[in-house]
Amino acid sequence: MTDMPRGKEEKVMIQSGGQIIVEYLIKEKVPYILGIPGHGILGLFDAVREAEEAGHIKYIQVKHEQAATHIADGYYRVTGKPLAVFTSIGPGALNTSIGLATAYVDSTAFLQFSGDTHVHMKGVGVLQEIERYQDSNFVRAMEPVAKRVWRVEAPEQLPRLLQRAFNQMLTGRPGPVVMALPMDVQTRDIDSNVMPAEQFRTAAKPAGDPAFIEKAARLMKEAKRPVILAGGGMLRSRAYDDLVRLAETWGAAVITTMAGKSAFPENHPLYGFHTGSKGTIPGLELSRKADVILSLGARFADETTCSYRKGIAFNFPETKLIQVDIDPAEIGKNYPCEVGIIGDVGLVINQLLSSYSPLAGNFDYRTSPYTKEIAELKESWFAKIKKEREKHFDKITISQLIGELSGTLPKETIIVTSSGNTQAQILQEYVFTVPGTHVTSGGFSTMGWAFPAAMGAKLAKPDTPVVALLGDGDFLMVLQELSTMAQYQIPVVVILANNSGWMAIKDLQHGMLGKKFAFGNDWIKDNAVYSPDFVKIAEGFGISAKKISQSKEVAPAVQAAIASGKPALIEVDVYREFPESGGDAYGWWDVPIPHYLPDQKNKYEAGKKEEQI
Ligand SMILES: Cc1ncc(C[n+]2csc(CCOP(=O)(O)OP(=O)(O)O)c2C)c(N)n1
Ligand SMILES: [Mg+2]
Repeated sequence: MTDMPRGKEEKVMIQSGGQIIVEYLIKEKVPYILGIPGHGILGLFDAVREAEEAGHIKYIQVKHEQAATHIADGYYRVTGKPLAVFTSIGPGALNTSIGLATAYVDSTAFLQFSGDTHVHMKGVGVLQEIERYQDSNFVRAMEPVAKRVWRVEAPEQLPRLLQRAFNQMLTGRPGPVVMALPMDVQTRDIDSNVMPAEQFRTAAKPAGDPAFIEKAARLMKEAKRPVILAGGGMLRSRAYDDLVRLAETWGAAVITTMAGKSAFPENHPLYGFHTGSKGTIPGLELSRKADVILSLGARFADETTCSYRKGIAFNFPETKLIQVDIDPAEIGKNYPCEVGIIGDVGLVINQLLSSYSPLAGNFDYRTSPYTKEIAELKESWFAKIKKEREKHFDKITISQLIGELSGTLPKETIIVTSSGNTQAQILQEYVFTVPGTHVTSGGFSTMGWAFPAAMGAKLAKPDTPVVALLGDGDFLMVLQELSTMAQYQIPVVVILANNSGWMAIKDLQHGMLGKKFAFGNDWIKDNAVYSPDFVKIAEGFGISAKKISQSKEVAPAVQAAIASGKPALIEVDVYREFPESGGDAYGWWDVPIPHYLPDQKNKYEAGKKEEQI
């Protein structure tokens, strides 16, 4: 970088495209940049070297680009702040597609830079370029999985495009953004004038239309069985205390979606657990019988709505819906709503609190019959879980493991899950008392997400215990990142529920089709159940590891792992026979059945007839 005086205040800044980018990231206070270099990104990478040597940004080497995106995603979910990810051209760039999609679906943000063909070489077929039907069209490949994608054709565009990228990524409904960087754009010098970060976007949030707030408040007043449905948007808004105030003022039950779990203190008398196909009996009962539902940042996806089958999770339009979302496209998308409010859920909650006044001046939710009903529903729910956990097998069940973790983990512990039985059962059984401590790949349900996302969460909150609770199938997708965890000593506790297979899918086959259709999901070798030796694998990477299989071993192992302050893996050899291999599904899920299974198909068709979509 060359610094020369230009007039009184301005300086001539000769910078390469890569230097412009890194300077911008530093101005935005981005602490980490993660990725794997290649010839396609050397220009940017050298600017990273320069900035890291000067102590301005930290570079983290991942071992697969997908992990970089998941780490950034986990970091954003915990802090609300973005990290930067970089990749080379071609395969390195495409390796991030799952991470982008996961972040996009759950509305989280990071900024990705991927190398691309030189501007003058586009279409010749340079190494790692695809140029058959179209010349290097990485941008198009990423369009469906990112909030916005750009190819930068000249370094002169960079300051403005970086400003737009941060603006798009962080304002309104957040989402990941991507910049394709031709190799020559990264290295060409220009007289740059990097724009001052933050002055080119607003931190202001949109509030709801006052007329619609009034309408909503009127409807709220009429409600006898009010329910607040907290979705992923509630976690993004972080307006946890306001949500509690609203629920208590209105006397509403609060239920969560898969993506919204932990948005509300789950030991609160008004918490009704979550609804949906893998929901809970209290959550389903409350959402089904509600007369008014206030939805805060929920998408009404099939999982939450029991595939829209009427009367299972929801009873719209008899139940009146007030839908609040920052994204107008979500309003009325899957269900008609009585009142649709576009706005930041935190601001809208406060507007509703100002407009709503309870019918009875001395209303106290603690003594209301509805709160008593919620308590009774929960009591029988916990009794059911307790009974389930009293069963005894040669190995611990996942439910028993969750029970032990509930009694052992400090309440502020962040638990990260992705897909599989551990995720489904945490949703049903764990009581998160500190808002924002449950982190899951809710909408895209990406296997291989929990472990790197947990590292992102730990980078975000180094003083808080972070646990990645995952299955063996999930872990096998990303276990090379044990190397990243060891190198940077990121002290996540990986709790691996090993059942030697993709049990969530085997259980689905068993439950939906019948026992003999449970095919292809066990790890088998020489006609016996097979498992890699995860303890040896972890130790091979330099991570301390322990294998357990009994309930009484959980607490000491977890306590020791947390106390060590070091990365750790606890392999839990869990019980794998249906139905105790997983949890029960109390809702409905549209899983089509082939014609040659007439009994199952007839049952399925009868349910499908009641769908409202
Ligand atoms: C990338 C990806 N591939 C496939 C799936 C489909 N899927 C959902 S759960 C699951 C099994 C998960 O196995 P594991 O992590 O071992 O957990 P378990 O269900 O055995 O507890 C699969 C294959 C998915 N969600 N994500
Ligand atoms: Mg498994």
